[in-house]
Amino acid sequence: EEVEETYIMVKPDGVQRGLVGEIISRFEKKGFKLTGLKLFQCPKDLAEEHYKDHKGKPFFPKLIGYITSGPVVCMAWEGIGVVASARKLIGATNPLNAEPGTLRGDLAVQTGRNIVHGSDSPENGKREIGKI
Ligand code: YYY
Ligand code: MG
Repeated sequence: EEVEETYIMVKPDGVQRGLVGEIISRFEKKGFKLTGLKLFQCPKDLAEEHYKDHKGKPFFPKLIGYITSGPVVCMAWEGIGVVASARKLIGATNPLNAEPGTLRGDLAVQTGRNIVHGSDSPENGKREIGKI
């Protein structure tokens, strides 16, 4: 088990619905360390870079429209195994498939409004934090 960093982003719907505190609280209570925090209006080019692995997929234009639709809260979290653990705390991409007890399982319904992002690997964590 290694100390890692992951990029967690509360998406515009999470900010608008007032879920920032609850999302931060989940990671704090688990025992991870908040090492960076910023309220940010993501420009289109950065949103496209962030989601570059999904470029060309049918949902890509809507995804970019969604992420740039309002302010997001960008965070860096540090801890042992934080990348995979954060993905578990967040839950499945489609909130209807996300287990109760996860953020998406408890707080969201639609894939296109799934409230929070978490890096899928330590490399992508570094890459995504580095852009902000
Ligand atoms: O990492 P995660 O957010 O759980 O899912 P990804 O497969 O990386 O997709 C990124 C993002 O794209 C997802 O959170 C919502 C959106 N999306 C979508 O709108 N429709 C899909 N069929 C798949 C993903
Ligand atoms: Mg992903």
